[in-house]
Amino acid sequence: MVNLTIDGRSVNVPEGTSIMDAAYSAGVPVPHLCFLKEINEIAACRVCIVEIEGKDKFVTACNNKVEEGMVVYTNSPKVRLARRRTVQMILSQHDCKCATCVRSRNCSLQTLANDLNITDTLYEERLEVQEWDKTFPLIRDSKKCIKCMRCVQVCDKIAGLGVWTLEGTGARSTINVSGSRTIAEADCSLCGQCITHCPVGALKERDDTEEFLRAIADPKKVVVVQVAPAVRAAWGEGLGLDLSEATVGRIFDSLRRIGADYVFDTAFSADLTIMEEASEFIARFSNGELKDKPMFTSCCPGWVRFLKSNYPHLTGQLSSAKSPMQMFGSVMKTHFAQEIGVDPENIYSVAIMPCVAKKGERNMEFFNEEYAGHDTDCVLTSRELVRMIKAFHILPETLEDSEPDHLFHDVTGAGIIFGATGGVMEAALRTAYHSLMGENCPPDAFKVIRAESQKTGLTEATFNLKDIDLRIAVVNGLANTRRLIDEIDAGTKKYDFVEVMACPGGCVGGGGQPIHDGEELAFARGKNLYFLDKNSKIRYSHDNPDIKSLYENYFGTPNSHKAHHVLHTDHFA
Ligand code: HC1
Ligand code: SF4
Repeated sequence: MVNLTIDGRSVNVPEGTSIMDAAYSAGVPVPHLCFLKEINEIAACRVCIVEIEGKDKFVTACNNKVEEGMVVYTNSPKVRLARRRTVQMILSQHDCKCATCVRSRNCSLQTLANDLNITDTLYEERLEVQEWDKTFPLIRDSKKCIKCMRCVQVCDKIAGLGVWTLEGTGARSTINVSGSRTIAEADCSLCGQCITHCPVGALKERDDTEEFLRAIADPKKVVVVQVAPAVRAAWGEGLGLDLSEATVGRIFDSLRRIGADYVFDTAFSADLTIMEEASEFIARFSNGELKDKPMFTSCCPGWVRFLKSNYPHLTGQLSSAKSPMQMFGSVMKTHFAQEIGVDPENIYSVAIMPCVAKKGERNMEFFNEEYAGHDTDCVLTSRELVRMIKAFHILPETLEDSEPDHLFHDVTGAGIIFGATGGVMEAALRTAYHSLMGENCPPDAFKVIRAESQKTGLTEATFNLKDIDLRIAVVNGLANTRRLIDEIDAGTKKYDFVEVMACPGGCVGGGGQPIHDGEELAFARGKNLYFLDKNSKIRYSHDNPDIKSLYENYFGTPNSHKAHHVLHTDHFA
């Protein structure tokens, strides 16, 4: 152990501890901008400088270790002056139009400048202007970039992709898409992790709220909105609601007040996905198709984009089931349109998602005899939902619990846990068990695959069902996924069924969720979904009464000709 003094407090920490962590353990947070634990510890911003007694130069707290007897000052007059100069220098290269910035009031640079009482800029402004394709779902504003390197490191270490790179040197250094490509040419999975880890407003999703509001204002359009499982676990963070207040029922109320004609829960179509995917899995497993390579889940478009660009030869291993979002859209434009007597052309299908990649998935076009075009017309992130609620001056405390509409009212706990890593697999296994054994398993029979923390991001298990050993794996985070797929591809790991989610912790940690300066909240949000599952009246997708009626009245059986036509894709489009 090492003994030292930080701002007059005695501290005792293990050898090798950083000054930043030692200070934190003593209740002394050191201001910082670029630091992200175990991801970006390179002191690029130099905001975390501290003074050490007996040394002439400041040291950065994030990447320097404690030493025995050290006397550290994190906020001495000299430190404060130097830190102010550093931040003023950063501000001189940053577009400080906070009033028009999407991250205003949730920006680490703004908070820091306010805390340091910076009311003017000392240096001449020098903003970098870089062209950007504003139609792409991920938007970069070079004028706001502070070169902290977080996006570069997050894309490399969490997403395993390396879309971003540092170019140039000294004052001319800049972040750009790597390999002199445009963002559309790069293999961006659209997981959005660079957005949720950006400390300022340099990265954001394309805002589609105006498009949605135009449809609301159009009297011809019937606007149907679905809300993804993971949104309920995080939207309240953006409005100051606690978990008991931030119910999905209150999201439905807010959407109705904004003008939606019908509101639904994507957990319903998650149950529908399970019906299709579990029966597809049993069929592919039984006919020997999965002897060498597993079937992969296909509901995460970040993962699907990653697989298609990095391992195109494995595309055929994906489940052919569309994602719950797309299934809901296609059911809206077929069965639902017929039932309410509206031309599918006039159904405007909207999805509130925790995800940026869903904005890309929405572009998939389908040409059926029933309708042509998109299953989903507009995707809004949890953050866009929160912004709309604020824009409509809805007081969060006045929201009331409200039920989803019929015909797709009922949901199950199995559908709700889709939003957490392992949830799709667990829901599928509950239904596969029922198909193979003819009875329900205990609802928590497969809970060993739930993840409590990031650790390796991989969970493996073998379950014996009717004398068959089912080898499954669940992975989250694309860098972890790359390691796993390399092994599957090389034949050194064998599974029958693999769930992949691009974002750490699954959709609850999605790139469209409220931002907390890189703080990892995905696993706490996931626990909330498991709590909702435990307290659900129905916990098996195949027991959902509205799912049963949908098959009785429209699709017949899972994987029927009609179901295939409306609910599946070959992923090669
Ligand atoms: Fe997800 Fe899914 S779980 S992909 O993360 O399968 O976005 O929440 O809606 O489609 O259900 C996202 C979440 C979501 C789909 C479902
Ligand atoms: Fe989107 Fe969920 Fe996939 Fe993340 S894990 S890219 S939020 S679907």
